[in-house]
Amino acid sequence: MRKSVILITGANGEIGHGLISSLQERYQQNIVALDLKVIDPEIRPHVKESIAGNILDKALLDQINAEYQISEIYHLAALLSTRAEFSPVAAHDVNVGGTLNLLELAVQQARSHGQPVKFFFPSSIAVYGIPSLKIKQKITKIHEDEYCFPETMYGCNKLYCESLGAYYSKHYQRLSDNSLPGLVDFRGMRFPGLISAVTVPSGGTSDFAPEMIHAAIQHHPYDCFVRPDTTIPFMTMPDAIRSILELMSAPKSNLTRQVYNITGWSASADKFRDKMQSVYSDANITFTVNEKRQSIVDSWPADVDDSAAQKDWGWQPEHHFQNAFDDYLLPGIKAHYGK
Ligand code: AKB
Repeated sequence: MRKSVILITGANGEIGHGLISSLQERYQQNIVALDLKVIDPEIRPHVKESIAGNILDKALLDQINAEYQISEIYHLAALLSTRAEFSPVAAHDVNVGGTLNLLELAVQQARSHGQPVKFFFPSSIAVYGIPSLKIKQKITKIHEDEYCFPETMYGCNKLYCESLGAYYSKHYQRLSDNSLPGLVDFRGMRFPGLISAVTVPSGGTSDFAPEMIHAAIQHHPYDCFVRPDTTIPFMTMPDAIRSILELMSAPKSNLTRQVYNITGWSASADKFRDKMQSVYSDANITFTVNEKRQSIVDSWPADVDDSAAQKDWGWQPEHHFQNAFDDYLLPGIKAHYGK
């Protein structure tokens, strides 16, 4: 008999780190962790098996398919927005080709064990593309269906994979009876910038906020790559992890969307600077704009409408700007660096 497991791709990434220990704590599930690099030693004790390999390697996915019975897939592997602009074709291969491979794996699994496979997909505010700052300032909270005209390869990849997920959930090889459950139960979330106390992101464009906070706490200077007034939504990593667990455990009948907006709070880069300087008066934070990265964040919304997530599965962030710093980021990051 095949071993029953949940599969996590991109396990070494920021979300993978937090998600794996929470899944293990909450569900005592057997977790198979897949990442391009050897799985981090902190993650290893929480997983049944760790596999270093590529989601584009079909032979590896066939092997996983043969060995395990998979009930849920958390497909976290991706190249983020700034990195994807440097190698757009590679980003497309990983972000789209990898997602297609994992959706196909879900289909094969569902066919063999007879149950739909739950599939979590982290989408992003990068799916939005607001044409000008003037329009960005006029939009208060962007709705899921507005301005989906991404300006980055990563945003295009995420938006298309949302559609692929909906297709696999609702239409894939369904010739007649649409009332039957699909083979894949695809659930996605459009994350804002995420801030963790224990990891620093790399290759993203919302990275300026976590980089600034981690640098200030270590008494390192930080030269921020966007303008002081740049505003996008953020949330803490523990809230992001909880949102994934809540969305994945919500009854399917409550869900009116395939993909949900979600947020903690919105803040400008200078609000982060002011906060860090109020705690560390010597914090050396400067601003030198990188035009490419600035244009990316200028096309992202300042805030998102997450009322559908609130209504359908009870989403509420625990952390807003103030308590994110007081209760989580400042104590957590200080402890992390032994300060
Ligand atoms: C990025 O900056 O690319 C990501 C995102 C907002 O999806 N953090």
